[in-house]
Amino acid sequence: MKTSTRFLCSAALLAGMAVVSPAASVFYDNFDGYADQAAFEAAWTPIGTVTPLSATLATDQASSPLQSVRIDGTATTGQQRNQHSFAGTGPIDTLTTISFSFDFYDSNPAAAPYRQFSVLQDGTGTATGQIVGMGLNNNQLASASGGNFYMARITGYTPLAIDPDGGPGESGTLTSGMFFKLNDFASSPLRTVGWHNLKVVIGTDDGLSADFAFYVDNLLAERVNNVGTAAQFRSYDYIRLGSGFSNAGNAAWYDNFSVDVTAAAVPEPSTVGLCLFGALALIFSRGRQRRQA
Ligand SMILES: [Ca+2]
Ligand SMILES: [Ca+2]
Repeated sequence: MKTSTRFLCSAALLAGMAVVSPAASVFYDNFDGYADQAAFEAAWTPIGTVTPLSATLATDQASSPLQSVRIDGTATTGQQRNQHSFAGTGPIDTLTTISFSFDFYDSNPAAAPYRQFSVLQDGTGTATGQIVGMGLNNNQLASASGGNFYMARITGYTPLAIDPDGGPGESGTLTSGMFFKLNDFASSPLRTVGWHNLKVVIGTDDGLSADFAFYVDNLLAERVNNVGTAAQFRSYDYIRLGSGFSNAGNAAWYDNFSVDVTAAAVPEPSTVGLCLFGALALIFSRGRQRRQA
């Protein structure tokens, strides 16, 4: 194989390995394209039960300029919650992961954790894994479970008092579906004022149960492995923005929601085929050169 061909094939194979982890975007919204509140509500259906029913398209904070969505501080439950549906992600398998990510503006980390969160949800099926939420909830104090970390929940999953990944155990009474702290590692970020990215990557290493990796500001903060069964793998099909609960008067902002499905890295057959063809051509031409010598 000529050097140029060999180089191209190496590059193509390397690119193939990287490229063939394509993240297919199932959903993305940065809120910057909405002309007004009505346009936002047309896309994100208000599902509050007490007025104001909807979160507010806002410019007072934005992770991606100029707009985000604000959920006001309130002492009333049932207000300011919205839902956006999309085509289902399809279920995970050993070669496929689902990631859910959004930016969260923490307005008051000095306060005890309050009910400001958003969830990825599957409209059908039994409880386990049906809802995956990230943000803050008031079931734990700031000092509980090792400190003032961001939080998450998975329906049907009961956090462990002793985490196999290390880090502080979960404090208090452990119940199914409760919010737990993202506290596994020394690098797990603590709460600070301002924007933070919260992300979960859902996969399965054995095809038998689901594994969840939670990231805060793109740092791995908590792993939860072996949840449920293969029959409970989900095709998620909507996001709910905001908790719909009272939040002790603490506002939060949300921006840049995304849901992606990513396939595992396998070289593309066409690339492999081209390189095999190149290698065979090289062997043939060397044989011919030898016979001519
Ligand atoms: Ca934005
Ligand atoms: Ca933990």
